[in-house]
Amino acid sequence: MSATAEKTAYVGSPVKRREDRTLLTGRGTYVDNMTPVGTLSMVVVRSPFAHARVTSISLDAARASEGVVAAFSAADLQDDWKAAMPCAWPVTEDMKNPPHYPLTDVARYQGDGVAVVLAETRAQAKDAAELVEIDWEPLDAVVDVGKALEDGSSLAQPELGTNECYVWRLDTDATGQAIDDADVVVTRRYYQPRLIPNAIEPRAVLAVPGPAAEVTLYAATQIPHILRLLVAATLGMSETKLRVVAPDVGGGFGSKLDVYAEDLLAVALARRLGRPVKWTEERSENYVATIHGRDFVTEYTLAATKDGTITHCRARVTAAMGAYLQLVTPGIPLLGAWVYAGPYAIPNYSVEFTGVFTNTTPTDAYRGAGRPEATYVIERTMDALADELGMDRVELRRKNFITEFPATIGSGLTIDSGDYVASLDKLLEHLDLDSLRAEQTKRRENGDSRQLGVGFSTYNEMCGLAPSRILGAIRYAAGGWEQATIRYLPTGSVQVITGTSPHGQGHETSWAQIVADQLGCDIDAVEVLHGDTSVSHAGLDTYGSRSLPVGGVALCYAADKVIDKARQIVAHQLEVSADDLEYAGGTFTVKGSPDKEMTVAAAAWAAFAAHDLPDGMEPGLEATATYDPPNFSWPGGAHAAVVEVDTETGDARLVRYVAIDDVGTVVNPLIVDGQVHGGITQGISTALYEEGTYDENGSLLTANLVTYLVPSAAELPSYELDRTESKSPTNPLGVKGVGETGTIAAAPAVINAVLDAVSHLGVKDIQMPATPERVWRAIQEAKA
Ligand code: MCN
Repeated sequence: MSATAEKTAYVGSPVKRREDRTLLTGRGTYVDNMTPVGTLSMVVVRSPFAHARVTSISLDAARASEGVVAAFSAADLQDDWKAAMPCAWPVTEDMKNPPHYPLTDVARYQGDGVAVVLAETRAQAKDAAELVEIDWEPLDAVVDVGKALEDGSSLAQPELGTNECYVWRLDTDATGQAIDDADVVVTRRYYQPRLIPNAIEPRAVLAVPGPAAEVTLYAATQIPHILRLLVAATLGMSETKLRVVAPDVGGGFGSKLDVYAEDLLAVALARRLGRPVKWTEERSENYVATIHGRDFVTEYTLAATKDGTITHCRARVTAAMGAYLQLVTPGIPLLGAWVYAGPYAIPNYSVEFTGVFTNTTPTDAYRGAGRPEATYVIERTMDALADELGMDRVELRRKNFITEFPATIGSGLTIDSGDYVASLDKLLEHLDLDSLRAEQTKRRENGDSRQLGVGFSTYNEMCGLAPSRILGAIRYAAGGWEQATIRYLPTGSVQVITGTSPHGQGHETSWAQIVADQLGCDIDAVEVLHGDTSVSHAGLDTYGSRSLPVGGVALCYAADKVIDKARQIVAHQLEVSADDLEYAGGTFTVKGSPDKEMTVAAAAWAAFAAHDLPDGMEPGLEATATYDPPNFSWPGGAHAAVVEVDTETGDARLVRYVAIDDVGTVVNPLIVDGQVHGGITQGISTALYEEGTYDENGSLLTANLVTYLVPSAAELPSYELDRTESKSPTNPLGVKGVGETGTIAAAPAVINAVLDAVSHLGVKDIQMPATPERVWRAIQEAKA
């Protein structure tokens, strides 16, 4: 257990983010700000077709164009790749993983790269790219995930002979009772649309070759360590010859948790040409060339006894992979596979996932990744079941909550802690449901055109990716560990080196809070270094709300080691036994002689000077710890949305949003609120605005910020946030992750509210996003 300092001045305090001064005053350093002398601009020539063969390609005109240094087709570079692009999550033994290379001569989705042009300037490279002459043979495309497995469907990867990528199942049958024998069985089918991540900073890479065949890759990435490993492996380079630096990164939301064609092209071409190579994605490229999220069809069933005790849950999920498997594409649906019972005690559990290929941009991790998809179908079906049973929707949830922890759930995992009842109670305190229902009744009776609706979503989440061994039936390439180093410098400042790689989450601030408390030093004395593989040698980076529950905890264990060594030094210098020392807030005192004391800072100086250390002790006060979590992190909570729906136009407006989250100990309440705000906004946006759509040929119809709606502050109310706190017993800080909670909870709360507003008109279902047209049509159909 950690020797957590008694003094906790910083953990729990709303310390302002130290990152913000630089970022908000425009002094951040992003990849595109860096242009070493001699940098070449790279432009990728992309397929306009969703499925087409290149029958001939001529780069002559492009190569002759002003400023162009080189241009390559897929065939020109084929020998540069020692392996295909990596997919690190083979979810089944027989999963199909079609060959995937940075450039291709058979495009499988609109935006698939077929050539690259490198020129002295970006404008020259873009002009030349337009001179690449290509003859295409268009092939039949499959686009609709719901139809891809139908007989006679076109094939995204004809060589496979099927669009099926894998089928993965998990069944438990705790009571032996068949689902259809239950008193009440409710089955609903949902489509969760394709979402397109829009980080403020698009992707960017800059590969700078060095004199000894080494390359430094600056990348707008969430995963510098994993990127180094996989780029080196794919190119057959020694890892020691590749340094990856993630400078300031302007958001990712999962989309920068990947190894992309451009990463590999930049490094390969920098080595080949001996010059720095830079590529910065344009917003329109972001829409086709960066991974998408969701695109799920789910049939979900809940079965219950007449009194509302839920006995079974069953999910049948068809999930779009897109045209190829990116880094963790096949595993994304499975990230939700263990939580299709939500926070409810449901003994019989059955899920089946079918991954299918379509001629669309590959899908992969997008905030929540698998868990929003699960929560959405559970929470929508909870409302449907309550209606079927004639029960209050809130009471059905309360009746079925897991109440005792640790709890081994139907899917087999163990939830370490939680208090779902407390979150719901607090939500109801904030909400004043009676007044809302009274207002709703009044508006219904008056036949107002603006009807009121209240929707609930009570949720839990498994985050902080634990080692795959605890899931048994599933394998992924890397474990869930994280590494941290703390270096107490002789002058009293402290250097922290973390394997996590923030891109908006404020680790520099919250890691400094944790370390300053542990070591009893001033927060300003702590410097946090990250995102450079030559500084932070080992780590597994940032995604899956893992950084605090894994990386932050590694810091605690590193601090323990520093304190242990300091204890030996202090005992030696004060000539007492180490057991006679008490530690608090950075100072050791001798039991019974409180005037005899020495600080960790003084021990750091002594460790550096090394004149008077215990026999055999190495100089320096520094320690590294690697923490491998024994379990996932299990946040949870209760959210409610209040909407007004204009029944004449179908316009749904959010008027209130109340969120109660339990993320264990809160390290920084300002950062946690910020994370919850951002997450909720993405969930609301899923419910009301965002939808990536293709035409039947696989041409993306929502290919820019005009046609793909990302909301602004003007569409959204201020959120009402509060918390409950059940500390995680699996780590010394008691923390759980928060980065995805809002996104997981929000979409079903909003749709449930929209449906509640128009349920008296007979409307039972509206597909996300609940656009005015969809809501209006649902009302007209119900009336008819
Ligand atoms: N935190 C805290 N107390 C807690 C939990 C978290 O103070 N009990 C703080 C942490 O110290 C950290 C932040 O909240 O500063 C987020 O911590 P954590 O939940 O561990 O999540 P990660 O840092 O691992 O971030 C990943 C998560 C994910 S998966 C996505 S997607 C996401 C997100 O974070 N993408 C983001 N938040 C984002 N925020 C921004 N600005 N940009 C993105 O791309």
